[in-house]
Amino acid sequence: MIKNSAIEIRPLAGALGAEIIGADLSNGPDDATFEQIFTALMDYGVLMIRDQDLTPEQQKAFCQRIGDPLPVPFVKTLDDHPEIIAIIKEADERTEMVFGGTWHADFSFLAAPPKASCLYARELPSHGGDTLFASMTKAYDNLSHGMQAMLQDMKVVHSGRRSYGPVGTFAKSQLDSIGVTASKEGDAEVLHPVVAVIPESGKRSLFINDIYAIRFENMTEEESAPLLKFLCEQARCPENLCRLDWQPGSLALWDNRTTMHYAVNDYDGQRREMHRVTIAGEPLQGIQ
Ligand SMILES: O=C(O)CCC(=O)C(=O)O
Ligand SMILES: [Fe+2]
Repeated sequence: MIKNSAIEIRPLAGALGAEIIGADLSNGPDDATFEQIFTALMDYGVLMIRDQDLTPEQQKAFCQRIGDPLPVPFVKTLDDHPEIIAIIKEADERTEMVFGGTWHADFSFLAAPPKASCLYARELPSHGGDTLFASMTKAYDNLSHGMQAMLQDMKVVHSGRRSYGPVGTFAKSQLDSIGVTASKEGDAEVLHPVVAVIPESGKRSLFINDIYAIRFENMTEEESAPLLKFLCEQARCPENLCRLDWQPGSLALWDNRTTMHYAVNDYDGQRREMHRVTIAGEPLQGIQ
């Protein structure tokens, strides 16, 4: 029998990521176990919790311990569960892109970006279909003091328009098995601090990503592009990454404010289905 009182935390890489062994989330972990998991989430940025057997209700109940599940915009949800999206690639789909196949933090274009996301494996290819993560706190720490000082008062515009706007990727090529509706609401813009301070840990995180961070405040896209590119590229250097390999029963939980991630599209011919619960967050604060 799986005991919650003795979970094991195994770091996965130098920059971020840990595996959690021996947790049973099906009845809701006890408070001490939940505290251990939440502390590990803040410390490691992303957790791969192994060997779970969860209904959608149980996945949501676990997520509710962290925060309210968010009914996400643009993406179709499960009929009975408006807080769960099914991320599916069918065996006969040959798409150039998959959902999540560009470096991003989930829905970072919302005024209150999600605090965390929880992705549960329902059906997996025999191999491939891993998910990559980058640490945005380490990405900030690795910058020079001069660059950190320059960024600390800057703000960045995030928008879903390259994906969900009327001329975004999803307007041009639907991922049929997921159900994404692009619309003019996708063009909305919000401002976030470039360097966010995480309330639970005090850590500083570079809050940009390749797809939703569009430009710096009071600057054009053209002016912003070289610096955004530099920052994103250095954030996803190999030393700053971890790679999650999925096994039956695996459930990933990530801090969406301190990481970005990328779904690897290398399993054509095999079906993959994941269930995601997105956990609501607060507007981000910068360095005061
Ligand atoms: O399918 C994956 O591995 C990740 C997809 C994604 O970006 C997400 O679930 O937020
Ligand atoms: Fe994602």
